[in-house]
Amino acid sequence: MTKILITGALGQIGSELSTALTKVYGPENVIITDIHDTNTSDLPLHYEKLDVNNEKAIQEIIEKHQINDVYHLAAMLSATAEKFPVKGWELNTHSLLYFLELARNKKIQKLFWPSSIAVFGRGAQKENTPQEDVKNPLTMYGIAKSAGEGFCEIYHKNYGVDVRSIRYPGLISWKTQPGGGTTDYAVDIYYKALEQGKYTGFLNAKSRLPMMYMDDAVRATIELMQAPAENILVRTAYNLQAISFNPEEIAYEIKKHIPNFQIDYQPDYRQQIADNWPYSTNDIQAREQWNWKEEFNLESMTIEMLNNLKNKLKLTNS
Ligand code: NAD
Ligand code: AKB
Repeated sequence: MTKILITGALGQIGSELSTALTKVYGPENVIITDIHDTNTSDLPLHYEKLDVNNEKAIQEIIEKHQINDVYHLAAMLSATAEKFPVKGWELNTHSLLYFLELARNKKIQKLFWPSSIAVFGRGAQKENTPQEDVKNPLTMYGIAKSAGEGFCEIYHKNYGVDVRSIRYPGLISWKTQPGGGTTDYAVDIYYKALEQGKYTGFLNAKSRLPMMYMDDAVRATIELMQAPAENILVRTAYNLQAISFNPEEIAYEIKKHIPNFQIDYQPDYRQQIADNWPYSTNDIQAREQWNWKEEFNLESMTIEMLNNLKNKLKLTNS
C-alpha cells in the first residue's frame, strides 16, 4: 500500500486533500505534517510537526514512516511573500529541492508540488494564457514558483524523478481559511456577506482572475497523481482552468442569494500582484493527457459556499 506524507497539511489545501487521500489510501497510510504544535488528539489523522526548512528532519520522517509519495504543500503565498521576500524565497524553493533530492536518491517514489498562475507576468497573453507562454513573474512568489517548475523539469529529465505539478488558480473553500494570497478575497467575501451583509474588496471591481472550487482542485490533484506516468507529458506544471470572475461578478452572484449585499473597493498592494496575473489560462494539455474537467462554475460554487458557511458559522456561534 502506498504510504503518503503531506507537508503544510493544516493549510487551506492540505486540510482537505488529507481527508480525500485518507479515503483513497486509508488513514493508517497518510501522515500529515505542518510547522505548528498541535494537540494531535484534535486531529483525525496521524500528525507530526515538521519544519520543511529542516532537511535532516525531512529525511528522518521519510525514513521513519517508509514514505512512498509526498504532497509538498508547505509554502508562503503571494501577498505574504512580498512582505518577507527572503524567507518566502527560501521556503518556496529550498524545501522543494530537498524533496527532489530524496526522489533522485530513490528515497521516495512520487512527488506532488503545486505551482501557481503566479508564474505568468510581463508579456504573457492575459486571456486563455497558453501552457508554454512566457514566464516573467513580477512577484517573489511567482519567481519562486517559476524556479520550482524549472527544478521539477530538470529533475524529471536528468534524473528520472516522477514529480507532478499543477498551476493552481485561486482556490475557494469553506472548510479552512486561505493563508495570505492575493485571491483570498474570493473566500472572505462569502464570510462577510453572511456575517455583515457587506464587503470591502482589496482588488478593484474589474480584476478578473482564474479561480477554482476546492473540490475540483483536490480531485484534480489526486487524478494527476494517479494517472499513468507516460500520460504526464508536462513536467513543469499544468495549467488548470475552471472559473474566471472579477469582484463585481462574484458580488452579483452573491446578491442573488443575499439581495441587500453591498460591496465597495479599496485596492491595496495586492492590486499590483493581481494586475500581472492572467484572466484565464488554456489547459488543453491537462484535458487531453489526463482527462481534467472541472465540475463547479461560479453559480454552483456560490450555492455550495453559502450553504456550507451558513452551517459552519451557526455552529461556531452557538
Ligand atoms: P496555506 O498558506 O493555507 O498553507 C500552507 C501551510 O504551510 C500552512 O499550514 C503553514 O503552517 C505551513 N507552513 C508554513 N511554513 C512551514 C514550514 N517551514 N514547514 C512546514 N509547514 C509550513 O497554503 P495553501 O493555500 O494550502 O497552499 C498550498 C500550496 O498550494 C502552496 O504551495 C501554494 O503556493 C499552492 N497554491 C495555493 C493556491 C490557493 O489558492 N490556495 C493557489 C495556487 C497555488
Ligand atoms: C495566491 O493568491 O497567492 C494564491 C495563488 C493564486 O497562487 N492563491
